[in-house]
Amino acid sequence: MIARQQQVLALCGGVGGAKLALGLARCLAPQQLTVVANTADDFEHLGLSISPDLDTVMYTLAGLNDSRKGWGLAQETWQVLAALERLQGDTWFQLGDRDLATHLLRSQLLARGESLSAVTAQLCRRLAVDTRLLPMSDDPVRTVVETDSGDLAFQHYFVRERCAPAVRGFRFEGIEAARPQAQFLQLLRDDSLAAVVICPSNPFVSVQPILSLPGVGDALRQCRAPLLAVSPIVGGEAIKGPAAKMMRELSMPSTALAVAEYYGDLLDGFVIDRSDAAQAQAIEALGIEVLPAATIMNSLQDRIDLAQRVVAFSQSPL
Ligand code: FO1
Repeated sequence: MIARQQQVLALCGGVGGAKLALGLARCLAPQQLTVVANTADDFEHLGLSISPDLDTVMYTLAGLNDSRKGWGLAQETWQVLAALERLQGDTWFQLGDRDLATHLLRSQLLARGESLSAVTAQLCRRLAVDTRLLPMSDDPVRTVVETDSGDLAFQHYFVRERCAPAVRGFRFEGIEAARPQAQFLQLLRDDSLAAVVICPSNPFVSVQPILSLPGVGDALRQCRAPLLAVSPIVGGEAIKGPAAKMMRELSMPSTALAVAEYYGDLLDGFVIDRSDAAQAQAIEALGIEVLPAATIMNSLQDRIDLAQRVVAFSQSPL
């Protein structure tokens, strides 16, 4: 394990990333872990500011998440959505009654001029989340998915169109002007940083927006801590979500090796599933250390075990 004053930074998207973030939160002290979440999935809906990945991580760390769906709150009710349907409002994006409270409060605080970081910290405090959870930026960045059916705002592609249109590319609107969250950038320069972990999130739409923020790529290359990623692809398929489908549509093989190649020279180490161990040699030939491990996280213990393996791997000579 790592020394008490050392820190780990996890970069993550929604469901898959949140599982590993929870494992890390259970095997590190609160002051040792910072989670930076993608905010390029954020959007404005029904007049509310929605931050799906921040909320997925926050609810997961609070132990309040719906573990079957992966997003939203457990024991949710849907009265508002049903009433909205009756009024012929927009119901393609499902907002539960309890979840709505989060969006209402966030929207109110943002409208008062508070930053997304301050709002997130306040929500986390009120839900007794003691891990430091940061948005990747306080400035708006919005993913646009370029598809065969034209350009789609991320949630339109993901939820409304159920990821059906074939993907041709992505762009992150606002990225050039967006500043990385200040504590995030500061941590990358901190001597106490012992590891940066890219969680098993979608490389194209969850992790790439974080890596594309001005200055983040350089800061990651310059930082002394090793950068590790956990493959979101196991046996040629994504554990959840459209990552493998996207890879095929982008004419990439849907393999852990292709994910390692995508992250390229940023990576010092790559954790792949044991079932993909045959790809280890080809990944090592890229100059990346490989750890085959059990990466499918069904139980809480799976999450903790994987987090422990990842942290121990980061401390081995990379
Ligand atoms: N995902 C869905 O597939 N359908 C939904 O209706 C939906 C609603 C939703 C509401 C709040 C929230 O925080 C997340 C929600 N998600 C929903 C998940 C979200 O769209 C995606 O998981 C992420 O954006 C991808 O990481």
